Amino acid sequence: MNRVLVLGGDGYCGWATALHLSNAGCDVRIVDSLARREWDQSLGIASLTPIRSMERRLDVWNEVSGKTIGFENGDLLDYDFLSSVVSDFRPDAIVHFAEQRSAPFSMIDREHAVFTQHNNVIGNLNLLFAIKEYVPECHLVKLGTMGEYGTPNIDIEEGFLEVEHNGRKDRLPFPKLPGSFYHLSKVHDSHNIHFTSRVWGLRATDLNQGVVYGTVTPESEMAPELVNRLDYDDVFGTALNRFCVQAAIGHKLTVYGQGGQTRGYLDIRDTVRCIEIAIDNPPEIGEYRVFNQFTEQFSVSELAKLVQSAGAELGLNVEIENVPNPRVELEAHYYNAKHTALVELGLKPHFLSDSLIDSLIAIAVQFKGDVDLGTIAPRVDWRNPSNALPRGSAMVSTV
Ligand code: NAD
Ligand code: USQ
Repeated sequence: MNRVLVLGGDGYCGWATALHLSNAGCDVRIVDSLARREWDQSLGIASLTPIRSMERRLDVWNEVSGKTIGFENGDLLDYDFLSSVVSDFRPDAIVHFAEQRSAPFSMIDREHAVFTQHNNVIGNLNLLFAIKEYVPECHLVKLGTMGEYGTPNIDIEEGFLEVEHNGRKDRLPFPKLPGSFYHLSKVHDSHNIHFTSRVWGLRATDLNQGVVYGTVTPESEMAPELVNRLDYDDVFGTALNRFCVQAAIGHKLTVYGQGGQTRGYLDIRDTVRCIEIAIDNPPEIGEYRVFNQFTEQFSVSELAKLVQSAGAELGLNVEIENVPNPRVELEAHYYNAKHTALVELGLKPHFLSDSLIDSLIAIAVQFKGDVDLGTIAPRVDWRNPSNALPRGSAMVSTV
């Protein structure tokens, strides 16, 4: 039985993964500071689905599955705490989700940019030191993001690029063009992990994940209290989630700019399976590998049209609006990213067309009475960082 530490296990990807690995027979322990719950409060936002306390979620999981997931409440920035958990549990694998993951959050102002990079980069660095000190053969499964690459005008490879320059050849990290201080933090993490694999011989899988959608996994369906997050606000809500909720409440879909922005997407059921596949197929000691973790690619306009036609099947009259883009990004561009490594290891993808109505729009319709209209319009402006969010945006913990 694998011992797996899931860092960030109270969050969206982490909760689904912890349940999935526990169900698959792993001995799972979650580490989370519950910071995300505080950030939500500070921004006046909330998951549309009601999220229970961590204690309640874990008790219910134990009742319905007969399995126990351990929980340590603490911050990766606290090295004494983190190293004591690692040395006590001695995990075979550590899945690291515990970061501030919103691009708009990182672009609010100086304070949020500094907080994001400090939280993410130093937390990850602390983890690398704890692994080296106590479990040097442990497999680090780190969540990166497809946004590390940005949208270059060439095909995107899985982490590395064969380069020929002035008659010499090498296999070098793929160039990075991230689009926010958040995405930059993931690039910095990747460099630190790659460095420690070279100098300390750590083994790591960097999963450059696309945008995740869907609320439901087989485990979360085992009881209502196990429900996962559905973020639809302007800071943590991703475009697809937002479009589904906007469709449910009769709000025009907020396509930013021209809508040609193309990204990789995957179902939360594929996220948890990819993590399991990575754990079951560890890299060699000293190996740093990168997998691009997504299954399909769509432009924002394509997503809006898919939601529009799926909404029509449910009797919803969905309109689309191109609103001024608060972000600085290419709105029409080439995009062709390789994503074969996980499929070669056994991933059987789910497709958006199969889950859009049941797993996304139907849930948005179920909870539409709880939607806060004040969090639909975008409030964070890439060009003008300022502390201008109308709701209190004071940081709970500042740097
Ligand atoms: P989330 O905000 O729902 O969960 C993150 C969890 O980490 C939260 O519970 C939070 O409390 C915890 N956390 C953050 N900083 C911490 C710290 N310093 N110490 C302890 N706990 C801490 O985010 P998510 O959507 O589940 O994303 C998880 C990871 O996956 C992130 O690293 C993100 O960059 C990556 N990712 C997410 C997506 C997506 O679409 N959600 C896509 C690609 C990559
Ligand atoms: N967008 C709209 N309308 C909206 C919201 C967003 O058109 O109402 C556009 C954005 O301008 C952007 C695209 O949709 O061009 C994607 O934005 P998003 O908010 O859906 O996702 P993003 O900011 O890229 O971040 C999310 C997760 C992050 C993860 C990333 C994966 O929040 O944690 O790293 O997806 S990736 O996009 O591959 O980098």
